[in-house]
Amino acid sequence: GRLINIALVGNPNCGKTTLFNYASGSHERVGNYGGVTVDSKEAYVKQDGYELKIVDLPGTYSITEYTPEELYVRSHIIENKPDVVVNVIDASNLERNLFLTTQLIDMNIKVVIALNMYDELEAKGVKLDYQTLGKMMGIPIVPTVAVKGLGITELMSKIIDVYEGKDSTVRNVNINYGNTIESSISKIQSLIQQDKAAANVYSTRYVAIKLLENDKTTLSTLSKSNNFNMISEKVSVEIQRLEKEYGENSETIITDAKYGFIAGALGETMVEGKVDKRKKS
Ligand code: GDP
Ligand code: MG
Ligand code: K
Repeated sequence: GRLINIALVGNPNCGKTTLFNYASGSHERVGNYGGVTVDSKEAYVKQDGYELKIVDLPGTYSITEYTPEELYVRSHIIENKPDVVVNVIDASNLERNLFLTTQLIDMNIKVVIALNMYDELEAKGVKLDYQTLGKMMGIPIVPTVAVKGLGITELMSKIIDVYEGKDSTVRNVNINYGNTIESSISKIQSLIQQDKAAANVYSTRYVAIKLLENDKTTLSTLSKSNNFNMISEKVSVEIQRLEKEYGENSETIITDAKYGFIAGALGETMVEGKVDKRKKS
């Protein structure tokens, strides 16, 4: 059948491997990728005339550049360009798990969320309007209980729908970072719009956001650009402007804005159960 390349990403302990093992049955193949200390597993699954190649990537809380796992996940997404990324999230820990999701939203790639540990969410009495949450993020959400194999077939069908462009929830969402940051994003974006190195890394908006976070990995992807000096100078100027206005480092400012987006989305879609008092950490 036709091949769909799928990558599983998510926080450590969200049930990614359990889901992978269930989906792949005994066809799982363990492989070490050369030159990296972190490994990933891949398996092939047949469904609806497709062959789904699923790669279980290392668990990460973020896709920045601070650990080998983060860099591995990031380069897999950027270089292998999976057709669909499955973001497995622990439903019992939504706020933290959705942080990674906001980075995938910035990347403007095809994503499906496996809302795993849905049993734990129900046990806590939490009410979540996950369809509306998905619409707010432009990402379809499928509840799963990987330990019991629940929702996996639905997840695979959803992946195929998204791959075929048939899912109406899918849309390009721009997280609104507020006027100050948005104006910095626009300025950087217009500088890199014509740049081939930047155009290679998904959306220029994503590249602009990463540059404003002072992400060295992203800056180095532009090192061959004719405009490199101009770009890196502009980035410094914008970072300084943001840090002066907010009194914090630019990465923190953008992280806070992402958590603001998550809080807003959950505020509209989630009602905590009686058993579990809202915890702030
Ligand atoms: P990974 O680190 O994301 O690969 O997570 P694992 O697959 O190793 O799972 C972490 C733990 O969560 C294991 O003890 C699993 O049995 C458990 N687990 C996985 N999926 C579910 C689920 O849907 N519900 C519940 N209650 N536990 C789950
Ligand atoms: Mg695992
Ligand atoms: K848990």
